[in-house]
Amino acid sequence: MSHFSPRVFSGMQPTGNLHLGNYLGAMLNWIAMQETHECIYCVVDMHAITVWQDPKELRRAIVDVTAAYLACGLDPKKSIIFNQSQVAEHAELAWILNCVARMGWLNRMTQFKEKAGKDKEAASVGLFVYPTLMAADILGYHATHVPVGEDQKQHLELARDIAVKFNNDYAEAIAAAGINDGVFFPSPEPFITGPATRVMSLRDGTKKMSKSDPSDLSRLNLIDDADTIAKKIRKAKTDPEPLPTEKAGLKGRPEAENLTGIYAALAGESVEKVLGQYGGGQFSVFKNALADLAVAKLAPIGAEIKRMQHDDRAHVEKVLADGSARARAIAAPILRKTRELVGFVLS
Ligand code: AQP
Repeated sequence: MSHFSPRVFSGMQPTGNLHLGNYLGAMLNWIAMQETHECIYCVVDMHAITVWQDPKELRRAIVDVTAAYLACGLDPKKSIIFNQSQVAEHAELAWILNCVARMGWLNRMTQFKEKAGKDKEAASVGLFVYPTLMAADILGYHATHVPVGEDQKQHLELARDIAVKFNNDYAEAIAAAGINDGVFFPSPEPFITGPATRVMSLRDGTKKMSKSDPSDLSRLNLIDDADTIAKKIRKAKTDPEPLPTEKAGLKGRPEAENLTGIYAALAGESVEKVLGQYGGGQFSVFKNALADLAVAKLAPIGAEIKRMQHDDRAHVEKVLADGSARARAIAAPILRKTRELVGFVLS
């Protein structure tokens, strides 16, 4: 029986506008979990600077992403909402965990390979150790559950490996500190669930929908207005065949699979049911229905984000300031103990 009470931690990068993938892959679970768990939701600005960010843009994006969190339904009365850089414990623990993690482990991370591209020598060192900072984000709160999209699975496994290795490396100190089961850092459980854990680009069904895709047509931003949402869905890439009537017929048709998955997730229905309704028909009919559904679900969120950006910036900043203080209050004693275990405290 673990001595850790359940605690949720997750974050998104302020590297641009949040999009449908962030919403379906992570945010819907975040919103649900705040009703049942203690939740800490972070705007991970320190992760953002692993690739170059213009300071003016970064400042704006931190506010915008926080406004999006609130517009989607995160409630600062229920959850702690803050930006990572305001809690120095993240950086301090990341350093300690950099000394626990092994080069070979990080060398296997596929996200680094994708983001660094061909010229690995030119990537920042921060981009390489991005997963150890992510481990520090989670372990620094003794978080037990981490709701993320499918793309973060490998990083979560690494965080679990780092937790286990720290507990082993410092087993003697942990036992001497009276932690009876020898577990100082719990192994966080990935929570990768829901109807759309991997939403793909609207322009290429084999690529993840992403903030940093140069084509804005590739994604539905939460801030897009109704006309833009409808236009992007009309222009979404499809193949010439009609939609299949059975799920098996989606195999090898990534764009059709993605669009039916998006419809199902937004409608709260199964893919089978969506194909039962639209299978056999032309894509254009299905796309019109999908556009109406996406507008109904996303346009109100976009309008609320814009309202907050223009009229409620002070509220957004206050949410971050309060959240940072509450986050620090949890992380500080865990870091104090970590310093003792590592041998930094002399008496
Ligand atoms: N396409 C996606 N489908 C499902 N989930 C997704 N997530 C991101 N894209 C998809 C989930 O959203 C959360 C926050 O992601 P992030 O902002 O930390 O960074 P990311 O995963 O790198 O997202 P992007 O959009 O691809 O940003 P850039 O382009 O800046 O790298 C995570 O839980 C993620 O799984």
